[in-house]
Amino acid sequence: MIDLHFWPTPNGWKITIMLEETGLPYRLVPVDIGAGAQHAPEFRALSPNGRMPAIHDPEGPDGAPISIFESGAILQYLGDKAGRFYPAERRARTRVEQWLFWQCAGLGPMAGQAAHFRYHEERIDYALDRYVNETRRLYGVLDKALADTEYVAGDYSIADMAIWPWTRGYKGLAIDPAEFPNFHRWFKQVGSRDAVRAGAAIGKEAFAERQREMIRQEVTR
Ligand SMILES: N[C@@H](CCC(=O)N[C@@H](CS)C(=O)NCC(=O)O)C(=O)O
Repeated sequence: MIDLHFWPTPNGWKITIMLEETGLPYRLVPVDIGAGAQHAPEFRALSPNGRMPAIHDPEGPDGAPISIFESGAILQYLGDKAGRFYPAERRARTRVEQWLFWQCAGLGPMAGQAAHFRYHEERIDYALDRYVNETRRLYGVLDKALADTEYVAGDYSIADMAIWPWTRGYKGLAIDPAEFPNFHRWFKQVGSRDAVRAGAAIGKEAFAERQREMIRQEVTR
């Protein structure tokens, strides 16, 4: 049984989706990041960066327990463990890794900052424009890639699972799906998978309520 230290956010859903896809047995250990649980020493022992998600697998690669932080590394580990969605063949594996790193180092941080400055109590136009424009550029990159392939790295993979939760809020960033039709086709296709529905539903209402609260605060400011 894998322990997933989780809170409902796009980075958390990457892992619930992968666990649902593979059927690996897991249980959720809540990390209430709103209440500061990410700073607790017990959690820091697993995740020294003080961010969730993290996993603890009592049966690591050599049979000994292993703890892992960083969502991309967790997806790679689970892909190898399950022997699914992360090909072993070097060329196909590299193709998956390119998009996985693109998400972890590009789309995630940029879309995260765009959302942060959208809800920041002081409106800072320069920061908001910078991150929204960069996020929009990244949607263009994704859309172009998806003109030639069904999934970002060819077959459905951990790269799609990493990207999809981060595009779930495209409407909030004023991304018009008509402008990115290949993205929109892929978004609906990935989102219709049973495992994606199941993994992405975990804690969705709590996440939506936090978003609504931020929007209320923005509206009343
Ligand atoms: N690069 C990390 C990012 C993880 C991350 O930023 N997690 C957020 C939630 S989405 C978090 O734990 N935030 C707590 C905080 O900001 O203190 C990963 O991909 O796992």
